[in-house]
Amino acid sequence: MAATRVSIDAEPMGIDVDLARVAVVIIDMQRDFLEPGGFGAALGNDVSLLARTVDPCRALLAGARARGITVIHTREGHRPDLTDAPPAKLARGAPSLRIGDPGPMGRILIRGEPGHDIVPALYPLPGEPVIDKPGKGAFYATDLHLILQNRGIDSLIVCGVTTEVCVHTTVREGNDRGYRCIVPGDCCGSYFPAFHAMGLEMIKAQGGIFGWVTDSTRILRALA
Ligand code: TIU
Repeated sequence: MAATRVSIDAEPMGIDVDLARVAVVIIDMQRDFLEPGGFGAALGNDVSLLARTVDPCRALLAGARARGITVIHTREGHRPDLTDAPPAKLARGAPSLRIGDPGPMGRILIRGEPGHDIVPALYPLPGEPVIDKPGKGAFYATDLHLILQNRGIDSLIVCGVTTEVCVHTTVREGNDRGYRCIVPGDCCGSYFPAFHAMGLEMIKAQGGIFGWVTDSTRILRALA
């Protein structure tokens, strides 16, 4: 793609990006987090709180695809034999179903099961990389950094769930690797609205200590 610079209105200040060097990274928009009967629900959460993120993500995806921007999807989950699942993660808390247990959408948070898959509205297109990650951050124990470097990407638009867990961890990891991370708040969600709001505040505080915060409308305006 030829270099095309656009200006995105954001906090704490606007940011210019080269569309050839930006990637939209959609974090863990999986049935396991968004639908009843999955990992998020097993942890005791009201998964309906995440539903409002789907339409803004879908609009942003459409805009990014129309401009030929790199789109990458991630999925949190583990191998069926759980060899990549830390015992401390498996034993954590008192969920109604643990990772690997059979649930209504198959085994909880296991690769290849229906619950592990991305929600139909945001399904990856052929050719869009899908990163299977065992941790909360998308860089940990994955080839995401390599894929981004091979494409010359320097800026990430990070969407998905949940704001203060996998989105935040990925933004922190990306920021430390030198990527400029832009977070559209309406494309992210949490089971805890206060954590969502504070998670966004943390990113943009101190002059943008981890990145920039904006919304899908302002990004789509920049892409138009
Ligand atoms: N529980 C929770 O808020 N999140 C996760 O376990 N994973 C992600 O955020 N994807």
